[in-house]
Amino acid sequence: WTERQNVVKSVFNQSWQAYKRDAWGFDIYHPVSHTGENMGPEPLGWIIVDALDTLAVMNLTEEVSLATKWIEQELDYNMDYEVNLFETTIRMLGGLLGGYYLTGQPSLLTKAVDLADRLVDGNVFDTPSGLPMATVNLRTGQGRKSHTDFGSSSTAEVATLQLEFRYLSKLTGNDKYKLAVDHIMTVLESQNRLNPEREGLVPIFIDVDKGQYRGQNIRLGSRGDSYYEYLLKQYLQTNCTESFYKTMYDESVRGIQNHLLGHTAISHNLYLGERPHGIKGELSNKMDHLVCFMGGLLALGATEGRSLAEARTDSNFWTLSKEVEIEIAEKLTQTCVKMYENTGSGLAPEIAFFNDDNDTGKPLCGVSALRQFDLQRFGYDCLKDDLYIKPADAHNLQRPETVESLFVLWRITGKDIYREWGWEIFTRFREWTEVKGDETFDINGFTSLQDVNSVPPKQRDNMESFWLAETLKYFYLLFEEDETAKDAVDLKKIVFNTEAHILP
Ligand code: DMJ
Repeated sequence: WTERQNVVKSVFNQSWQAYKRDAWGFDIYHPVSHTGENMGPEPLGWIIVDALDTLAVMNLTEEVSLATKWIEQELDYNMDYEVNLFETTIRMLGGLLGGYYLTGQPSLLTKAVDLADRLVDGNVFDTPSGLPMATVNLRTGQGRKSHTDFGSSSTAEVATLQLEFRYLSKLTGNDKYKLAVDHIMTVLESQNRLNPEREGLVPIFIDVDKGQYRGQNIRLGSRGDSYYEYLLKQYLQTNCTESFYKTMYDESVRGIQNHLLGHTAISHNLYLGERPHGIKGELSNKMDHLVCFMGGLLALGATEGRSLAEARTDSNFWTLSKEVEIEIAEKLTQTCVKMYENTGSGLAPEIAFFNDDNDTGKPLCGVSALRQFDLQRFGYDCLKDDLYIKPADAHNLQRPETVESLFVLWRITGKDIYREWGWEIFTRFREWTEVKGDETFDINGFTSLQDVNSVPPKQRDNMESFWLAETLKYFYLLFEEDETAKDAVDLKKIVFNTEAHILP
């Protein structure tokens, strides 16, 4: 495992060195064309800040110094530019705080405070409900509601600021950050009480004027995902003392069990679908790769970061429902691994659709009595597989969610299979996402893919910052053997924010 971990480190280092050579300081990196761009008039640190605590975890000390120096000398958030409050919080504020937590470098905290003040001191929270608008101008503090979605904010976006702002209040002694985000949770909790039939599941949009959910669409993929994640993690962050959040989390787990799970037709794999028309509407068989964080979260929620063996022996703590949560966590993660195994490249698509054993009405290929001719005549095709991928969803953005769950499940269950699966997936990333072929460059970057089913998959020209912040960090931690290093990221002592930044 140590050898494998070294390979992960070398892939990280390669990605980082290629970025340094081609696009140092830029927010967006195009590894195929060897260019960079900024999102606004000046750099936001999108890649450097997001990568900082991974550099620290991998003990790349010279690179940590270089990145920190860039943050101190080049990064100036005083710019007339509107940023997304959620993305800036999870990636930039989270990155600075994770970097500060691991290195103790005071300038990172100073920069975090400067950024957070720009986010909260203006009027982004000045809505009738106190729920924040979607974007904020870094110089003027002017907030703005989303120009789409009828001005609503995404549920995940308003409910995924809390770990970062609460930690900052703890560090600075200034309550203003915590108060702003705690208020959001109070509003959301009262919405749950008004709608008990949803059992803790929530629509993906919220009207920031009324403080009420908008529409009926319920999903744990985009716009919904980290709402559920931060319910549990806020509870873990303060050493399991605030039951308010755990109660909300537990209710949502019941909702997931009762309303969102399905089984596939052939292998009876468990998948987690969507309710686009509300809790009483039909279960859709769509599952975003983003949902794959859920296996890890359920396991973390069941043991609260302890190993399964330890948690099970605590009779005051362990219950049958926790056992069920572990079972669901393991099965969902296996389904996510299948999303990789079922493609030509061995890498998962952005979205998969699962053939549910209840609703396909189609015969299985090869076992059907109907001949191919009849199948076509009756508008049937037969079921070859448990999942299918629509062409528009076949890309791969180097996302972390499955490896995140593999890491958490490895830590909690101690089963080697999670590391084996992780190694297989990592090998595929290495094989297909490295930018090869131009002899002028001695170091190749890594990039996103257009279609995971074509072999070799066509490459896109973009490296997502979470490749460095999350995906490679979780691979690296999955293969960790050294006990002291493991202890530094003990799930009983730290929480990963939703961008994998490490906070106590
Ligand atoms: C990351 O920015 C975060 O994990 C976020 O919560 C969801 N999506 C991406 C990675 O896929």
